[in-house]
Amino acid sequence: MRQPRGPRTILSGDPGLAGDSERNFPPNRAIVPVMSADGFASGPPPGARPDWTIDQRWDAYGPGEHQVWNTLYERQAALLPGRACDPFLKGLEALDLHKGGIPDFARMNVELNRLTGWSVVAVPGLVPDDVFFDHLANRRFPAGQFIRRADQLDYLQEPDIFHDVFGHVPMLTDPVFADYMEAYGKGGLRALGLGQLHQLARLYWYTVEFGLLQTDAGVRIYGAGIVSSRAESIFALDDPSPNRLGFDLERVMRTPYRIDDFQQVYFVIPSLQALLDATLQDFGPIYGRLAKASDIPIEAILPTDQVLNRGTQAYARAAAAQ
Ligand code: HBI
Ligand code: FE
Repeated sequence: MRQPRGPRTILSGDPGLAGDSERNFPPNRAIVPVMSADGFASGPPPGARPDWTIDQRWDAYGPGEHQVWNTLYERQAALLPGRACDPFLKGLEALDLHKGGIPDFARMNVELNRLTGWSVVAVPGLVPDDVFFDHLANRRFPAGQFIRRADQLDYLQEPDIFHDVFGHVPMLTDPVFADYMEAYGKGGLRALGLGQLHQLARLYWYTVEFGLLQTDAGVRIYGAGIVSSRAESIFALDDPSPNRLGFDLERVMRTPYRIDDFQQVYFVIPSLQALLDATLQDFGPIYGRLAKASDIPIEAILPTDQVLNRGTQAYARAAAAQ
């Protein structure tokens, strides 16, 4: 497997396929320590409920674990004003995540639920697609219960509590984004039935994980994979290497993505409402067209693209040459 080069947080669902640009869950990889060797086939790990949730057991976190949260929190909180979008920064404040240490889901959920009806549930790690989508469709966000070790601040293969809670939950306090995530979960369940998950997963990747938002003040981050990574919070906005293109639903669903390094292309939505509106349409005809359309090379710029930044791709080229 190819190792990531820069310090960054990897959110890949599939460390085993790094080098390939898509993620899925190979059956032979134990993604969480408690998971059996045959992965998801055998159902939830011992101690988890049928829907894969577990108790957070907030009292069981040690001081070292709270310290890892605080270190990561302070780093990102200092970096993100002027980079993350307002709904994210507002959400971070509203949830009181700065009070120190790993958040207690029970406490955090009171405010989150009041704001948008969402709640966070603890899971041991990655969960199967159908389980994941079912939680989203019911306004429950499955968050990893564990936190990375102090020597893994910049690099992690599975989503831990910092990525999941710091990265994802603030946006769930925004009513429009909250509806988008629910719609995505429902669409995911339908896509599974239609065998179209591959393309829908790209939508998640380029929006929920690595999305950028156009605002009056400039381009801002809303993607959880970016806001939870110090290095990518800078790279995604400031580096001349990646393409930054206007969001187009079908275009995004034809674009592969990287799990092993910084993205080569970011898609910029004009507003959260536009993103929600795009997902509320019937995907049936879209899947029909996508079935006949080819994938777009990851670094390509099409004549139809709205180009905010024509990337040099220098970073990706240098990385590939190593
Ligand atoms: N499980 N815990 C967890 N977190 C995810 O982000 C996740 C998952 N299972 C499946 C999955 N993501 C993907 O199917 C979607 O991102 C498309
Ligand atoms: Fe994530």
